[in-house]
Amino acid sequence: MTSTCSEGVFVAGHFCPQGWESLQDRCYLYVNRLLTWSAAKEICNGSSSSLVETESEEENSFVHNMMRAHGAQVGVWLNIDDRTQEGHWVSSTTHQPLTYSKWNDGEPNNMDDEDCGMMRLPGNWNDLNCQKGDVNNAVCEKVYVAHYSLVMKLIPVTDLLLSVRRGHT
Ligand SMILES: [Ca+2]
Ligand SMILES: [Ca+2]
Ligand SMILES: [Ca+2]
Repeated sequence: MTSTCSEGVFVAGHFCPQGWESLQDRCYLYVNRLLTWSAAKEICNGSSSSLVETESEEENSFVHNMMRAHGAQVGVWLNIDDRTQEGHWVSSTTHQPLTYSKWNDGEPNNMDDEDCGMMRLPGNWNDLNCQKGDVNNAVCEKVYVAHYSLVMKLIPVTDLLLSVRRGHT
């Protein structure tokens, strides 16, 4: 009968929380509810994340694909606004000007004082009203936190002794 000894190995992984999808070092959650921009922002902030801000063509396509995969009937809110200065679009978190944008033709048009950005079903952007009337789904975004899993494995003691003799532990 072979004796066994357990050995633990820490495995680092870029894992997003359950239900979140990953792109590079980010995790994204699709919130399939009809929300105003302000309500969507609060929901994301409540799960230690922000409304999604698509900062590259790749990230914009990724979020657009999420919308399609979830069968979206409406667009998703983006973490961008021009509330402070009309026509001056910034990240709602950093207040820095956008370095990437994908406005639909003729947008942003500030119709009826629209100050919050969203992604339309075709994947390009529109400005809509932040608080009254206009509702969309949300995508929340956060930097993934590295999770470490302790993986235990059983190895025969004879193998362990051999590896100790060879100078490995
Ligand atoms: Ca982003
Ligand atoms: Ca505006
Ligand atoms: Ca508009």
